Amino acid sequence: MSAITNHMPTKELQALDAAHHIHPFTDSKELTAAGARIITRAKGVTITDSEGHDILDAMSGLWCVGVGYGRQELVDAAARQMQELPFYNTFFMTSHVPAIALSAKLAELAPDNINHVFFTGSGSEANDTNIRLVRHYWAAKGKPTKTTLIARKNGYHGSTLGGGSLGGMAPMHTQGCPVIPGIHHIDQPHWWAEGGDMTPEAFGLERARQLEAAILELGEDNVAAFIGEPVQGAGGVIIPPSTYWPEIQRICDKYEILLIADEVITGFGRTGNWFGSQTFGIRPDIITIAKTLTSGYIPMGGSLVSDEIANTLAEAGDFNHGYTYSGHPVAAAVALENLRIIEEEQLVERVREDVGPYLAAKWKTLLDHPLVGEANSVGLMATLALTPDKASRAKFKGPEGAVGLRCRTRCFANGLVMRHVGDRMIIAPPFVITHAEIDTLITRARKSLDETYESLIKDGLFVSA
Ligand code: PXG
Repeated sequence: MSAITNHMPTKELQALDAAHHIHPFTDSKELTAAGARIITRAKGVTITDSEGHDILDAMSGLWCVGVGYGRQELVDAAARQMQELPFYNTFFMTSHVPAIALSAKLAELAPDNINHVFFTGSGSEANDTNIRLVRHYWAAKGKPTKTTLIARKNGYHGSTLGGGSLGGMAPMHTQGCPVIPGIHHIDQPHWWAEGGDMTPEAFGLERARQLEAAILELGEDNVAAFIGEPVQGAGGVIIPPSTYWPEIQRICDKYEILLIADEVITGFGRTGNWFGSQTFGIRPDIITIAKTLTSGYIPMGGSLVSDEIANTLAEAGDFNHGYTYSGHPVAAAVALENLRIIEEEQLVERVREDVGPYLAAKWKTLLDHPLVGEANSVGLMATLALTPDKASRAKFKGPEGAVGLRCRTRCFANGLVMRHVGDRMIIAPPFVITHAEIDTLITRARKSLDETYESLIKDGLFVSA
């Protein structure tokens, strides 16, 4: 079998791509001018482009390829399921074996109070589901006014109208996604950027208490839920101060507000536990899942739901909600096989006890670099804050993100996928990454930081705003 992507020279592929393919979160003019980098195959933690360059993928695709590329077991699971039953739905009193087996498996892996799942095709869909689910739940409990969801600025919950509204990304809200009614945003626990002179601990408490203030302002009887990522991913791997989540939990408990942990990135081992909620000591009522659920080999998402919510919904009759691909048999079969691999190869323990601590130690060595003001990680999620002045945590003069983009470009040239969010650099490598590959990652990251620094000095841009 030949690979479909290898039929044409790169330039022709790039021209066709720019002519016909509208890319997510991409400037089309830039794409037309520069041409996309076309990835043709991958193995382990390494992707290969159409020019034959090997690149260490420290982003696991898009935070999802936990078990690494090229896992034949997942291919076989999909093929077997396609032969046996490629599709059937889970609506109107029908079910099938893969969805049943995966539901039971997820109930086993999830925290004790969570034993139910509603399947979707993606994380965005799952968060849309959550909005309807929590409102339906409170109505069923006889509290129909509890409809508002509280979320955070610079949170990311997807790109649908619901997910984009829950997210706190202003550049999304201004493009056809005005925040839908019944969603309220509070500030994020981003100490490096917004903590001023406060200690991280005091700042974490202050930001958590914005939730209490918002509940009091909106009225406890009007608030359905709070949603947050245990660690903000797309927002720049923002690891909250230790005081933050316990205080959020206390406030949710006190005012009877459902807690939704959006674990699309942090779920299934990324932080060194099955769920980021466990790493941060949170007891959510709902957990959003996607990405590493299938290691990205096939799309699937879902909402894990507490017994209390599921039992209440069960009393209320039909939930008039669902997607054609809810519980898709092929996706469910791949998810089951992926979870089997994570368990059998003890990848969660590997992240917690082996490669996570190894990465953390190596990552911290980058702090001596003149560009790096913060080097932080949890499990296999890590972030660097680039700054012209470490002591004052200053921003660069000029447009935010320009330095991060320079660094990202150098990383790509040096054979490393490291993403930038503004002027933060972030990674989230596959769980199967080895110590030797982490060493390579760090060497390439340092070389890219050096080249970025030299270019800033040369252009007179190593200057505070
Ligand atoms: N919640 C969280 C926490 C996410 O990270 C979604 C929901 C939406 O999932 P879907 O499957 O609908 O994409 C996400 C997705 C980035 C980036 O640039 C992050 C995501 C998606 C695309 C890009 O970091 N996260």
